[in-house]
Amino acid sequence: MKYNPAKIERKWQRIWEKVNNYGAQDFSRKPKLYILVEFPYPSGSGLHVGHCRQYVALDAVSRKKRMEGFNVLYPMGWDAFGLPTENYAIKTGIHPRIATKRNTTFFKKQQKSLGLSFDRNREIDTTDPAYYKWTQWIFLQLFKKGLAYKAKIPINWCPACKIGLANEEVINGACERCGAEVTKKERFQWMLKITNYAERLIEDLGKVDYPERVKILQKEWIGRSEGVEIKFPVSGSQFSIDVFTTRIDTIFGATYLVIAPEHPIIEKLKDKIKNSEYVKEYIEKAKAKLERERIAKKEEKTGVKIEGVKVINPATEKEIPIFVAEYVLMHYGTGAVMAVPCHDERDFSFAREHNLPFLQVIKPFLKKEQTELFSLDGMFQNSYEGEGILMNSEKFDGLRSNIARERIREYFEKKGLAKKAIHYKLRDWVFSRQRYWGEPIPLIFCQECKKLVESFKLQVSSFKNKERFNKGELLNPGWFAVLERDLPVELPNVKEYKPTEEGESPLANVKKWVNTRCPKCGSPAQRETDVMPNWAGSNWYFLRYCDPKNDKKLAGPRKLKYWMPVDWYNGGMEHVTLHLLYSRFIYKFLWDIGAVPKELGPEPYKKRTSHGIVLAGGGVKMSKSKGNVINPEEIVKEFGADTMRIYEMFMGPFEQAIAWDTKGVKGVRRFLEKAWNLSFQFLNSQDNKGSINLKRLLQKTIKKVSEDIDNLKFNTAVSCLMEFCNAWLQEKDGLREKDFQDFLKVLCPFAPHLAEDLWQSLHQKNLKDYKIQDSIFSQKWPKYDKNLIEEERITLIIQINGKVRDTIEISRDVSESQAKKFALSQSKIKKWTEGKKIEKVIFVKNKLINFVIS
Ligand code: ANZ
Ligand code: ZN
Repeated sequence: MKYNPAKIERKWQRIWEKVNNYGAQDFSRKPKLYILVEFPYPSGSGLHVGHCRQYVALDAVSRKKRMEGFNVLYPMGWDAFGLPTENYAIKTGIHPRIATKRNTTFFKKQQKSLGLSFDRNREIDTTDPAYYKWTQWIFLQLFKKGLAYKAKIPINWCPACKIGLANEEVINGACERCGAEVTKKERFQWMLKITNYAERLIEDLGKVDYPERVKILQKEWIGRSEGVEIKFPVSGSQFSIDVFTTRIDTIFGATYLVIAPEHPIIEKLKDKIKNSEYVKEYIEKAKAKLERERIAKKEEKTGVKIEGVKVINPATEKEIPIFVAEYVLMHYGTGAVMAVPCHDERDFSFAREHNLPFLQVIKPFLKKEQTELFSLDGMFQNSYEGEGILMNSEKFDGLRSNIARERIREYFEKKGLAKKAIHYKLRDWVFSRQRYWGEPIPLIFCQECKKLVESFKLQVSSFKNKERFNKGELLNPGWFAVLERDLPVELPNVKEYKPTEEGESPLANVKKWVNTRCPKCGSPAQRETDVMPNWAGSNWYFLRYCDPKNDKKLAGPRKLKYWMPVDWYNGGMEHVTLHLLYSRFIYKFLWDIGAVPKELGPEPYKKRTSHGIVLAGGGVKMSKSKGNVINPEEIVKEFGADTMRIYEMFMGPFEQAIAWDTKGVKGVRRFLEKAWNLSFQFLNSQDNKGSINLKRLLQKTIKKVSEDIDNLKFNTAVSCLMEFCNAWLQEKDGLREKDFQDFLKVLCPFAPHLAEDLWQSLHQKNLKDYKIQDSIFSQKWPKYDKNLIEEERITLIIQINGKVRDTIEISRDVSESQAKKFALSQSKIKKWTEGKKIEKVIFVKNKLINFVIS
């Protein structure tokens, strides 16, 4: 029998599907294990070998865990709303729904060809109204709790295409599709208050098992910063400017102030500003720039001085100048910075550029650093950002900088000028897109009720209508939640997928859909036409897998309690700051409002891992334009799914990026042929005596594969299986049946088709009445025999009359007579025993031998 994967693989895929081999059982008595891989966006180009790497790896884990007795949930679905499909629709006129259907069918076929053990009964699709009903429901809850608000914010705008662009569509400042320079445009957008959860999102990282680098990335993204807000009074006015600083200890060295171009004080002071034309010009230019450009690390820092107005440094009580500079961002801290050129690198280069005074206020602890700060002629060469002893700071001189931070803060707190403050880099989440292929935002605008809300806000007590408004309605006068019984708000069909001339969603043209009735008063009202971003559906999909067909709730509490939290979540490193953070936020919110049972705790994922990306040969990125994309289907066709699977596991450490190598694929195929041929030799021969050495090696293999799968070390597990087959080839006596079975069991997570086929050949079951119990995957995961793997060689202690005289290396389990002969032949021992009579021998197997001599 020749190894023919094409024949056996399709056969088994069909049989497994028929008997539903991988359906997870709700409420089974077995311990549950929820294993999750990020569900894909079904793009037109099909599955990527990079997708396969993680699917296969976690598939091997799932298969092994089922054999260990776990009730494993390993689901799959489609994150199908998104831009490429919409752009494809703009180009071709083909409805995104049709393109999506086609793409998911294609993806599924490709996944199935790999023999993945997904539970297909739980498949979800984010574009299915039965699914996005709940995505909309979650949005409504956020709105009702006051966590969604509409605000005017600048978005990326392509003046040529006349559409708003997502950040990922802006390539080096240009529009991805047409190449025109992208500008900023202010628009009203729905925002989600993720910043309310900033603290908990950091705090609860202590409760989960994520790689350290993932935790660090999330913390940096949230960017918690503790410091002080302090007032700098504007000379000769009643105004003052608040600055946020993490280094209040350096305040005596603050020789000027810098404010963001958007800072509101500029408008308030406009009558006093002498060079307002010039300042205005600078501000307009800065505002048009992308934030990335504004904060780019460049030597030269642009900015202009505001003439005619000064502020007073509250520490020195001296007047200092004010600058406007683009590198200061309005949305961080207070949008104003006290600049300390000696102790902050950015302030240092800015002060150089604009000839501003330097005053050192921190003396470094080390001489070396002190000398680096100054040149011989007293000019400052560098800034010093570290800790040290205060100087030039009046009564605070001589204090250590960390203590000075407390003292100076307290001093200004007493004067009512300062307070502790915590700021986050994290910003509220822009949650609307002026697009078509997304979940409609389920809100309605009513002009009539807007007036009511406004008067209600003014005179709560005298309001006649006792009906209360929720927080969202008070926060966003005129906007009302669609009634929950009217969900889902289905996406209507349109003729034109392009946004309108004014950059509104294409939905704005569907007047019949837009015009509706107010859910409060019934008068004519309009629907929101923005849709949600593509993150919306993936925020909570892991909950839906627990109960995918529920039409009363996003998922029922009993099933959530049984399956959640996700025990192991694998996904790309590129998703750890966006998707991973967003979904943790939404989960926490759902937990807070009780949509997720309280017993479950505040974190959705117990453990997170990431796979390295798969590169093309030569270590470059795979891309269509370079023509170096490896198509998984072709590999499966040419070499077989099991080869493809094992190659992806064997190519390198799972967490590292690795280049595709077709030679390696061929090597894996040869390994499987070897395993197949050895197995048939076994099946065809009548008496398999079984070699003890091979049996020992098998025990080691079982141990190694078991541990490696749990620790994501798939490559070394595979190489161990390869070594085993090489040894098997050399051993005439081969394996006993039980050991052959164990071999197939440790191979089957990686090569499921081959192993199942051999298993059936061994048991000669009729395929017609194949049942789940007949499958190798219903067998128990093998246990290794510990006694057989302990080291083959041991150290034997030799004693003469109870005193240690020597030690020797011998094989394990040698008999007393052998040990005696060997020990007595050692020269060190001969010295003691020659010519003496041995009266007694005490032998402790594998430990010691003691000769009693007279
Ligand atoms: C004075 C000072 C002296 C500062 C010194 C640093 C060192 P992190 O840690 O990242 O939060 N800053 C405050 N608001 C800013 C804004 N909107 N745009 C740009 N920079 C801003 O950084 C906090 C520090 O960044 C603050 O502390 C402030 O500069 C600056 F020797 O104040 B510091
Ligand atoms: Zn109304």
